[in-house]
Amino acid sequence: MAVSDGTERIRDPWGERTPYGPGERWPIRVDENCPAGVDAWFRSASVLHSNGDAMDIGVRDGRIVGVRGVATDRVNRGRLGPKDLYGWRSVHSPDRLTRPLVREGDRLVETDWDTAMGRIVERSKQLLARPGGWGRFGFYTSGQLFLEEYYTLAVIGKAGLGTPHMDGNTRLCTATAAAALKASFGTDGQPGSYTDVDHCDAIALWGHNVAETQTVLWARMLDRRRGGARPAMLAVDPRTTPVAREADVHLAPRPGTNLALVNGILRLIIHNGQSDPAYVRAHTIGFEELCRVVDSYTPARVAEICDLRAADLERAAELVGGAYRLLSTVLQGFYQSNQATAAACAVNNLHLIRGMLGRPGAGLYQMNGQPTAQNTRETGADGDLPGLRNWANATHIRQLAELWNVDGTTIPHWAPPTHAMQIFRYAEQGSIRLLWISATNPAVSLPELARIRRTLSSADLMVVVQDLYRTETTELADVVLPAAGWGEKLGTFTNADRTVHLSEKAVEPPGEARADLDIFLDYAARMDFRDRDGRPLIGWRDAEGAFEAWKRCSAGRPCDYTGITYEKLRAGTGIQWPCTADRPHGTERLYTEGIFHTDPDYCETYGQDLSTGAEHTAQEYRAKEPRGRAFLHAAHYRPAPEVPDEEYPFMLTTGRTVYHFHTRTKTARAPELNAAAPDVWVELHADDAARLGIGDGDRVRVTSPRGEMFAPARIADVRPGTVFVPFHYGCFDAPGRVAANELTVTAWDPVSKQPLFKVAAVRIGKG
Ligand SMILES: Nc1nc2c(c(=O)[nH]1)N[C@H]1C(S)=C(S)[C@@H](COP(=O)(O)OP(=O)(O)OC[C@H]3O[C@@H](n4cnc5c(=O)[nH]c(N)nc54)[C@H](O)[C@@H]3O)O[C@H]1N2
Ligand SMILES: Nc1nc2c(c(=O)[nH]1)N[C@H]1C(S)=C(S)[C@@H](COP(=O)(O)OP(=O)(O)OC[C@H]3O[C@@H](n4cnc5c(=O)[nH]c(N)nc54)[C@H](O)[C@@H]3O)O[C@H]1N2
Ligand SMILES: [Mo]
Repeated sequence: MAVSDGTERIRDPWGERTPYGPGERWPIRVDENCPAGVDAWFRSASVLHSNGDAMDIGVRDGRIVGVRGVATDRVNRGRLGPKDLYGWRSVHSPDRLTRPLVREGDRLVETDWDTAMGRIVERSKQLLARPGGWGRFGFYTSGQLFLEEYYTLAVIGKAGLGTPHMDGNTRLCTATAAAALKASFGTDGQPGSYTDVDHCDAIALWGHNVAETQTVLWARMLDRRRGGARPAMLAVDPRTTPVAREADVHLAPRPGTNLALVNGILRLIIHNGQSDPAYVRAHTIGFEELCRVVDSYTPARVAEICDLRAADLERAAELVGGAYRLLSTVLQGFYQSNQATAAACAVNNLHLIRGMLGRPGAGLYQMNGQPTAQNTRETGADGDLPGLRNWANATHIRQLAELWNVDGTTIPHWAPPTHAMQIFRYAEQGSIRLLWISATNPAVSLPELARIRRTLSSADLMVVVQDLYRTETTELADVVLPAAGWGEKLGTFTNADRTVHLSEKAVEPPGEARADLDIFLDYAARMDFRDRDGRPLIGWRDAEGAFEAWKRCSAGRPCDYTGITYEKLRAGTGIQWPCTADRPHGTERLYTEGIFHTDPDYCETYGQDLSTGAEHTAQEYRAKEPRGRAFLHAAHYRPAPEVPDEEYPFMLTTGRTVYHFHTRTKTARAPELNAAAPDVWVELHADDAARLGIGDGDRVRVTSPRGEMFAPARIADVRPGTVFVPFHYGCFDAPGRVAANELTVTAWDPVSKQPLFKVAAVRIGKG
């Protein structure tokens, strides 16, 4: 279905319904936005969310002129969302970076690649010449590069430099997904498949505004809701999002109280006799402790903590407790909120005690957000070890040392890898002296921006930024490297249901911009990293070579790619890992036999205390004798580190709108998307607005202990006492504009180390 005029999918982000019933195949609907004629199509997938919608890029005269969905692909069956239909226009924006820049005093000046790389290499060698020099390097990467790029970066960091200070912005995004999957099931990896939407009889969305953030997945859910035997729906969100409007039951808890809420639901399910004792006995550990912990979360107590009606909690428990095929998705309303990992694990508990895993319709998503976040985690570019290996397992370290032919002591594994918030702390304190930032814009997306700007501006710190455009972050850099982006380079990436897609190079990058892979390979060559036998550490020269090297690294691990080739990925649909010689078409669902990845020799972690984050030892873990059973982790609710008080009486929560992606470097350069949401706003409840004398559209001031911002008010269906601000709006297109993260707090979940973007105390008033 071609988008007929320029704004159709802006007005209706989900498009026409194609209803279907349980167990039927989701009908095909091909979305296209291709205003000009096309010479050639190139296969790819969306990079503006984690859904992995397959699409073709239309090219004419060497330029991208449109996109269309891929009808044969398992993920989207032809559909595309607004950001994908319009976002490609940003590729040929006239203000792309085309040459490297270096800092001369207070200015960034254009230069050539030799000069820019020369500066980085000179600093690197100086740092390495000193004892412990590896500790001076920090890498902060993304959930938006390709698998091949992350793997190359991971090898440079872990086997070339030997630094533990490497993380992705995935720490802000899906660190909790990874932590919760590891904690409950032994390793990362989503148990379910998107086809669970086709089979389920209930859908629970835990802090996930899927309608705005994965529009095609939402279209699939809506199509089931408009077909026969529609699945029931639960939404848990303090705002009345489109998801909440559609849902049969909407719980709008006080932000930061998710754990109490899910504990309350678990208690009701157990009391109502809706757990599956046979499954619990055969496949889990920890049920008695779980019962003990949740027992005090009576409906009345939960209603008090979360500020809900007890009857609504009971309806929610009936909905998820009575389902035969329950599909859950969890996202930022849990991950960026108080007690993130414990709350996400509580949803895992719900699926485990009800035996809702490993069969069609009984699916669980600890969702991803960014398009390639799964790959950051798999390849170890976020500090995890490549192949979902366990840093505390000596055998896993030995495997990597053999694979890379390096001394095992080079590979950092003596302590947990350094998480992003700590990397910035080291940079602030001056122990990190070279911080290399790729494909992320921390000067808008990290909490407490005044502190981030101060850190990045420090004279002792060399900041390298690799991006497509000038951003709030490049302006603080010492070296800026112009990168080739989506459509301009070849590589693979993996969506939230483990589906791997290939993204072809459709056009040449502008000017001297280079693929991130080539930049990392160039650095490795200039640094002359060698293996134990004096051969170059990195033996590949292109994307396919990197992919083949990665396949060897993934062999035998949960994310086994050994059965995938670029050629297979060109055949019409993505492929779900694990994909091996025995399973050449990939694997639709994990844990179909109820056997989990918790064996001590195989698991990715020996576990952590959910309340404090304290690491358990191998010995402690072995003593639990998991034998393939999953862990039921129970924890008590505790209030968020920052809660409203007299001075700051409101709770600020932040998030997204359907039209923009993150800090808008791409979507603000796509005219249709930019016009749909050109500037920031503040959502507040009508009662709060009336009390403060604020009318719709009035300018308001929002103040936290860390900063203040001004924006027009939008009277909205957010719960009383809570205000919501989209975090998309920095100052690159409007000097003086202040981003939401000026206000947010530097605090993180003790287990996943994910920052708490959803809970800060503020005061508001007319501005
Ligand atoms: N349009 C669009 N789509 C995107 C992106 C984008 O920027 N724009 N980004 C992609 C990425 S990287 C990600 S991570 C995902 C994020 O996707 P989502 O998680 O769906 O998006 P958010 O808006 O961050 O948060 C979801 C909801 O959490 C609610 N919330 C806030 N505090 C709480 C709380 O304490 N408890 C509960 N239960 N809910 C709370 C908010 O009201 C919000 O509606 O989206 C992906 N897709
Ligand atoms: N308050 C608040 N803050 C948040 C959140 C929230 O909900 N509330 N959400 C958090 C989450 S979930 C996320 S994922 C982060 C996102 O935060 P960021 O990662 O900072 O956001 P982006 O705007 O996506 O930045 C990506 C950058 O990479 C560039 N880029 C894109 N493709 C390529 C490429 O191929 N190569 C190179 N070299 N560069 C490329 C883009 O131009 C852009 O500048 O924000 C987090 N911050
Ligand atoms: Mo994210």
